[in-house]
Amino acid sequence: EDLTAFIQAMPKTELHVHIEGTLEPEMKFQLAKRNGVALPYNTVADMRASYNFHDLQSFLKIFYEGKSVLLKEQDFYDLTYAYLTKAAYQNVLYSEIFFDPQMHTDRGIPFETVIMGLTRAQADARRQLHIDSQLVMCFERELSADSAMRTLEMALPYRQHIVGVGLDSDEKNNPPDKFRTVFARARQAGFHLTMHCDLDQLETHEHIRQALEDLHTDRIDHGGNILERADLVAVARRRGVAFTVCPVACGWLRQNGENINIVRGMLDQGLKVTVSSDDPAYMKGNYVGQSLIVAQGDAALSRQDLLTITRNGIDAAWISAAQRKDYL
Ligand code: ES4
Ligand code: ZN
Repeated sequence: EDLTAFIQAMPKTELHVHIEGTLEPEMKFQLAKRNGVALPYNTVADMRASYNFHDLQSFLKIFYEGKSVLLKEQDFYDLTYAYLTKAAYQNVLYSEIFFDPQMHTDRGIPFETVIMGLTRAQADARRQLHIDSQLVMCFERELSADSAMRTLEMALPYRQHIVGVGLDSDEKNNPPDKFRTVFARARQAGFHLTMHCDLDQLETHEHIRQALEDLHTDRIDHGGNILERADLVAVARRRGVAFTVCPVACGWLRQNGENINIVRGMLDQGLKVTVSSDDPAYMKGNYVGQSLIVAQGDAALSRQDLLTITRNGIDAAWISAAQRKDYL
């Protein structure tokens, strides 16, 4: 059954989108020109053609090249407003937006510049586009725990603008436990917790275990390899931990020559699965609507399944009970 129109009309949430991953080539050229930054490509087509990667590390290399054009508060505003415009047109009512402050503070851009650009766009989009959003601050896991702690402290004066903290970037040899004290401090400061457990990483099961049992995370980003461990599935299900799966980036698990669809597998196991876009500008412009269409096709999702995913998104969102009731 073709459920494309049903999916397009569905009210949506998005809980896993990196704002820096929404920087489209057209805007990259526009900001480069405005800021007098040289780019290694002459055309949008050349830039898009350079977006080929085969694993997390090769993806991150391309992804980090984009940040050079983001310098001023207005750049962060334009980036965020463009994303929220696209999301609003796809009937997204509510989005939780990841941002990586260290990507910017490490090259001398003040934390305040980043957060003021982002929050001003959120406020304008709330008024003009009727889309609500909150920020989730991610730590880059290949950097030190000390750097993450300093970043957390830098964020405290902006506490009211940030609903949670996450963990992203290069997972290899950077387990959740490395940030145990940082996440404990974040929890104490009232932040919600999430962390990436990307697909098929070294020690992936141990990372998922640490996230669930040692750091008591509220959500896991991706986390598809949990389907290989019945004991961890039981823990996540009991605790109601939500998973933000991105079907365009990480839709399938390969096991003994068999392809297992992650959204299907999580639904069948009774896990709280949600669907998001991750880094849409680097994934052929597949925003959350297209991500749901891909998931529907790959996992043969029924209308009931799609409504379950929608409800899971509302359930897993870090919003007040009153706002949740509004969406249901
Ligand atoms: C990311 Cl898919 C993914 N995984 C880890 N870190 C990231 N940063 C941006 N996208
Ligand atoms: Zn991600």
